[in-house]
Amino acid sequence: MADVTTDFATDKSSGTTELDALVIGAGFAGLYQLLCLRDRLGLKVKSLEAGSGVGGTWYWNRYPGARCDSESHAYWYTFSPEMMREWEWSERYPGQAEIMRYLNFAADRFDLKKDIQFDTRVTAAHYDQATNRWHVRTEAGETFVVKFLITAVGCLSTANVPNFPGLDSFKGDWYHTGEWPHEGVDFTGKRVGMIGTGSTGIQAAPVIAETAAHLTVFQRTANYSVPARNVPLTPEFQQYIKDNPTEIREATHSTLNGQPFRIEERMALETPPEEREAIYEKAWERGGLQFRASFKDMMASKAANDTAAEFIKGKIREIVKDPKTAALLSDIDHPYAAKRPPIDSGYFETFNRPNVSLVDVKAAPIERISPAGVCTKDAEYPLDIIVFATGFDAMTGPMLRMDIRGRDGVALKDAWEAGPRNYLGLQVAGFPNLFTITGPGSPSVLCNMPVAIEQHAEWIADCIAYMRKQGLERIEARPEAMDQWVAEVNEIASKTLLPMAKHSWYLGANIPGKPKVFMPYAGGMVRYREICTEVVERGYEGFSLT
Ligand code: N01
Repeated sequence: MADVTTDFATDKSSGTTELDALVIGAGFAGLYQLLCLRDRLGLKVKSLEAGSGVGGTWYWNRYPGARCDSESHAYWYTFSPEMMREWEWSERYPGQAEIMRYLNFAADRFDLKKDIQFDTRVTAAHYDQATNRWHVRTEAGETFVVKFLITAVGCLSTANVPNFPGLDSFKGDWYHTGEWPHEGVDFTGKRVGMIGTGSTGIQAAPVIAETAAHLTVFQRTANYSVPARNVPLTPEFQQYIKDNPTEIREATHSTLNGQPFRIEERMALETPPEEREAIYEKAWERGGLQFRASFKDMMASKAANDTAAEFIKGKIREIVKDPKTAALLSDIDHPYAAKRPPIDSGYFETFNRPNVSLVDVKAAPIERISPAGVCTKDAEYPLDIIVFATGFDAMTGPMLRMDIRGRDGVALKDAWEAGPRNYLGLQVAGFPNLFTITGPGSPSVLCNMPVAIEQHAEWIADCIAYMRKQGLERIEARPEAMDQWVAEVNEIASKTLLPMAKHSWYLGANIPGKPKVFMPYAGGMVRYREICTEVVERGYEGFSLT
């Protein structure tokens, strides 16, 4: 095991800054955590951000068609009713550029940027037991010495580019959707290949197809999608938002997934088939993630889920004119919403265009990239541009790409060798005073993100305030509390259909060699919030405070 103290002691680079707390990241989570700690607690705190601006996920994911799948009136901060009245969303779902404007507005409104150091990637964070401080190092060699360290690094910020042999030899250009060039990519007249048909690929394909000479979509696993039906917001709805900030906050705080709609109480299997079809039809017409909320048993019973799955597969076959393409697109191998369910703006319709084709890379996998294009087992596809919509090393990736070491120099990557382990998704035993926002073990990606983020940032700030008031220096999850929580996360997931999607990034199954563990807490945001509150009421049960 490396001698961590020596590591930092031998660092002769550009100086050391001492702070009460350091936040890693300046996306939705990092900005709010910075605000809570600086303005509410009065801490000396900074945020370090790898990008040149605020935005996190939205800063990096600038691919064509990038848009939030949560509706705009639910996808923002709700801690300030005044700010909710000041901002006006333009569309039902906010696009990437509008979200960036919003986050810049929020950061400027609270004057946060002066305490954010941009273009600063954290490479290591080591805990020094003797002084109870975290020593945090950046790529440029700066060191920060802090009592509290909060990672707000996002769940989907480590791009996964599959290790295809020959990528270096490709004569054209290639891009990963999660690291998209700021200046954009001009597809006009180009032969474009897009690998991946998750939420990202499904958003990007229709937009790329509009200008590309030809778009070839390489599909390994067919996917469900429901129309988003994005529209400009009416002035009446914009006014409704301004008039009802508290109600909107309460609505998103009282639902399982932090969305502004409830899961219906009715059961798919107890509803007569004709009535059920009519309900699905209405949900399809309304569009969006609410489709998943049509019946209570949809995520608990495979037979119930099948009714939704068959409905969507039928829609795909109706929309896509070429029967072979329709068959490939609707040959879906997992329950609906067991993978994060995409919503789209004309995805299946895109395959009716003469300049779009679908290649089944499950039947004939991609073997390599040649100088000319993508080579599958069966054929070579000549291309000018390859778009990797191949997802992320989700949830653990952003944490593990930093060299985080806790008590006795134990590396987080070793502590998580068999999969992520923590207590409440907030703390790892052996890593005192380190908090993670919306990481594994919390509802995070199963929840509308800003709702989950606000709860975590407020819980962490309240915890630090409590410690200061009580004169406490150190908080650390107890190993037995962590074991129990990991067991609970697993048990709850096993009662749902979620683990049935074998290639899902929820399970880490999209990354070769990654342990297959269902990572997010599937018990719902309301229950999770109650648990976190009860833990505090019982004197931070499960944590050691010293
Ligand atoms: O990534 P994904 P994503 N050969 O992992 C395929 C959020 N999001 O970027 O399923 C061939 O879902 C892979 O195939 P398979 C949202 O939470 C939010 O699309 O593994 N194909 C799959 O089709 C989402 O879930 C929003 O067989 C390969 C695709 O690449 C998350 O981000 C918008 C391959 C990856 O799908 C990630 O979505 C967009 C290979 N070697 C995304 N490797 C909004 O709300 C991978 N694939 C705005």
